Parts: sequence; C-alpha cells; structure tokens
Amino acid sequence: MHPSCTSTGGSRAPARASSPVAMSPDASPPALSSLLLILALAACGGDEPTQSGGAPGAQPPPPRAAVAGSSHPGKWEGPYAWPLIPIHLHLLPNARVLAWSGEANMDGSNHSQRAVYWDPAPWPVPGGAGTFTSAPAPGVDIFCSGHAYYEDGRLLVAGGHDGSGIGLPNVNVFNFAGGGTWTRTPRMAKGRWYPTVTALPNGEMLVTAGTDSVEANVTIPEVVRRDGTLRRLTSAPRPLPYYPWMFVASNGRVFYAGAGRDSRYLNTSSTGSWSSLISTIKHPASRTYGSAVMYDAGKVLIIGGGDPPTATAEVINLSASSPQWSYTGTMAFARRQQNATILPDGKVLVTGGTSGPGFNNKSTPVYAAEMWDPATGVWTRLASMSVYRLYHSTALLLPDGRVLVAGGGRQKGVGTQWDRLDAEIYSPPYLFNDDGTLATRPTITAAPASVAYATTFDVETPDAASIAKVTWLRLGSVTHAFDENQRFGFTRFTLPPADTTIVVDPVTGVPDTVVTPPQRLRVNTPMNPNNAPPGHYMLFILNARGVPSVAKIVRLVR
Ligand SMILES: [Cu+2]
Repeated sequence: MHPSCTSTGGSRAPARASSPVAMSPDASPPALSSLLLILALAACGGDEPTQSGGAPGAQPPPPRAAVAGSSHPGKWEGPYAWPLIPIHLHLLPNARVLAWSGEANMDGSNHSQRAVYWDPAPWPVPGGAGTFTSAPAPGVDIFCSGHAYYEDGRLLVAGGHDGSGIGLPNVNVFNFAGGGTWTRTPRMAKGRWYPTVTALPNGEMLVTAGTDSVEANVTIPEVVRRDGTLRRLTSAPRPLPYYPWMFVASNGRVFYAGAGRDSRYLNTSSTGSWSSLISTIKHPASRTYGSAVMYDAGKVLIIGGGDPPTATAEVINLSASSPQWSYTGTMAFARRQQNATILPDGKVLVTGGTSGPGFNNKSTPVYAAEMWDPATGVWTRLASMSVYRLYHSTALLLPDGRVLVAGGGRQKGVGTQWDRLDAEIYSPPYLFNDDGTLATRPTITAAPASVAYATTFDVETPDAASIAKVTWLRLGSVTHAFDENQRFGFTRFTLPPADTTIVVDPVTGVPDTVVTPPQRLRVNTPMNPNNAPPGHYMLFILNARGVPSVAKIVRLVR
C-alpha cells in the first residue's frame, strides 16, 4: 500500500466506503490481504500518485457555458415502471434491449435470476413506456459480471456473483437469435466479480480484473478465443481496480485508462505484457466510480469519479507521439456513480450520479444532464431528470437517438442502496428545433446487414444531398457506470453524382434535362479493426444541423 493511503486519518473511511466489499450485510469476512489490496486500489488506483504538471491542461478550467449548437435542453420522458432493476443493460444486434439484475436481494433473501427484453415505443411516440417480454436467464447469478459483444453479435458474460466480492469463474454466452439462448463455455481459471470484458481486433475477448472465490484480486488477464477456449496472460500480472476502463487503441494494444491514476498498455499477444507508464492522470486522486469513453479512434475521455467526487474531466490522444492526459472542460457538477453515453454526433452525454462524499451519497444527487463537445471541450448543462440515479444505474443509446437512463440500487435495497424500479428516456437537443418542435430527421431507407473493412458500401437515403456526417457507434453493454462495449468513430463518405436524364416534353416535343439528386451515399468502412473491432455498430447519418437519422445496425466483418 502506498504511504499516502495510510498517512492520513481520513483516507481509510472513504476507501472502505469506495469498496463494494464493504457494502454487503451478509458477506463473510474477506482475507485481510485481499481486502487491503482492494482498499489500496480504491484509494490510490494501485499506483504511486505522483503528480505531473506544467503541460497544457495541467489545471482544470472552471465550468463555462457552451456557445454553439441547439439551444434546446433536451427532454425527459417518464419515469416508467420496470419489472426489475436493469443493473446490466445491453443493446442487442436485433435492436432489442436486454437487461438483468441479480439473484440476491439486499435484505439477505434471494429471488430467481430474471432477465427481460425491452422494446421501446417507436420514436417519436410521446409517453411511450415500451413493452417488456421475459428473457431467458443463464441459471447462474450473472450480477456483477463483465460483458461485451463477440464479433458475431453474441454477448460474452464473464464471471458473476457468489456473494459480495466473491466472483464466479463461469463464462456465459447469450445468443440473441430466436427467443435468445444461453450457453456455457469453458470456465476461467479464477472467479471474477467486477471484471471488464473488451472485444479485441482479432475477434478474441479480453477479461481483466475482478475478485475471485476468496475475494482476492485476480491479477492475470485471460483471453477468450473465438472458439470459447481460454488462454492466460501469465507474463502480465497486475492488480487492477474493479471494472477497469480498457480500450483497444490504434496500435492494437489495450489501454488501461483508470480508475487508477497510472495508464499503461496491455499487449494481449502470446502470454501478454504491460508497457511502462504512458501517462498519469492530472486529477490528484483515483477516479473511482467515475466513467470513461473512447469518443473517437484513439481518444479517451475520463469523467468525474473519486471520493469526494470531482467535476473535472481529462482527455488523452493515444495517436500523439507522446500521449499525455490533460484537463478538458469541467462539468457544472461533481459526480460519481454517473453514466457516460456517446451520442450519434460524437458528443458525450453524462447522466445521474452524486456530488457528495462517500460511496453512494443519496443526499446530493445530480438531476441535470450535461453534454461534452469534443470540438470545444465545453460542457453544456441540459434538462433535469425527475428521480435520482446512483450506484447500479445504467444508460444506453437507442438506435432512435434517444438515451435510456435506468435503475439504480438493488432489489429490496437497504442501507446505502435504494431500489429504482423505473427508467426515464432522454431525447437529446439534436432531436429538437430551437422552438421545441421536433427536428426533421434524415432517413436511411436501406443499408447492408454486414460490410467488410477497407471498402465502400452504399446507404440508400432520400436525404443524401443534405448529409454532413456519417458515424459508427458500437452497441452499448453497460454496468456499474462503465460501458465496456461502446466506442465511436466518424467515417468518410462521398456523394455519387446526380443522375441526369433527357426527357422530351410530350406536349411541346422539347427535350429537357432532368437532374435527380443522388439517393444514396457511398460510405467508407474503417480501414483497420484496431479502430473499430469487428462486430455490430449503429450507423447514423446526420444533416448539417447535426440531426441524426434512426440508425441501421450494421455488422463489421473481418
Ligand atoms: Cu455492484
């Protein structure tokens, strides 16, 4: 443990509160060494908190108002009742939403594992609560698992819950086809509770972190091959905090962005290796229960987190010759336990969380949404939701451009965890004109179901001439304030030339030239799986005002 974690009397209490190990009323006493390790990770991110400074962005700027874009603050619908707390929330390749909670109630009782499909009412139906259908459950408690999508759209779910801090070694795979089916693939070497799963460019899946059957931190990453068998990265042991923020970079290695302070690359080939230190975040403490997104190829934004939480955010460009974290704009509110959702225009929406100290401070919830613009680094304060959403709440971009913001707490919540059996739906500013009327959206009439890398394909749209941007957004798979699957990229496109035909007027006999605007875009696919790992993405087209279409879900195939 680093001296700074033990030298102040105040560090122990927040560290305890930051650890979910301390949350369970019925947890067996953990091994002291593993608990101390987790506490150290929660307080220090597992590494020396050396402060680097002097570079541009070394000090966080104060919050300021945005100047550009729609003046509309967006609009919330709901809350709508949900049949369970959607602690784990996913957008499936068939555009349905899958959610599950867990078997354990907070009062010590159990209920059977439940999962539901949710189908939203089609945009722009107002007041649409959507419909729920029961979904199959895997027969093992996958609460506290990690998850991301295989390249073929199956959802890999690693680990699960056998008690607070006690991880299961199971690997469960959900196939969305038909009514949905679960299969079990070979177990991991260790149980994992609060791991992260990351889709790799070669179709393999990386599993990092978590605590095992004796609540010890699992330091050896494992890779699930495409056939479901596993290999261990035995030459890359490293303790990581819960649900580490892992992102595939343009160099094909996996960047560890937090919540600890020191960022490194993990090379997943062979038996694995870690790079030396790449950069230390500017915030002087770990960003525990903040959130992180890869908002463009090789560019990562980390937001809030820590105890007490911070309003600051930082960015790093991994394509720079010497990548360094630097402060970007500061939010209006400090937050932890918030969610960060990438929008079709590349801006980042932050919802929920709490501004107060402690693990999950119910007395200081943040109701206002905020949105970060990567072009300016400025946050815009937006409309407020009606109920608080803290620990275990989730947020998911829907193909129609709205954001589902849901849940929070645990079933039969007690202590610091309260039930939130409901959800709200947020319509971002781009769906409105400044006067509050609905914006006219471009439409995609056809797009292929799957495309290859480094090629072009046609998107059929009557709005081709007005399209300014085409973007990719990987399907969300979110839990515990971190979406392990979402990532974003712009893509190049061209407008085919207009069709001209000669038409002879039937009355006058005079020939005339008729110009038909192009009804399609020719879109370039990503050149490199490192910048867009194979799998399913939402494809959006946006007009010059930044209004997105409803997405088509397109699979990128290696
Ligand atoms: Cu949890």
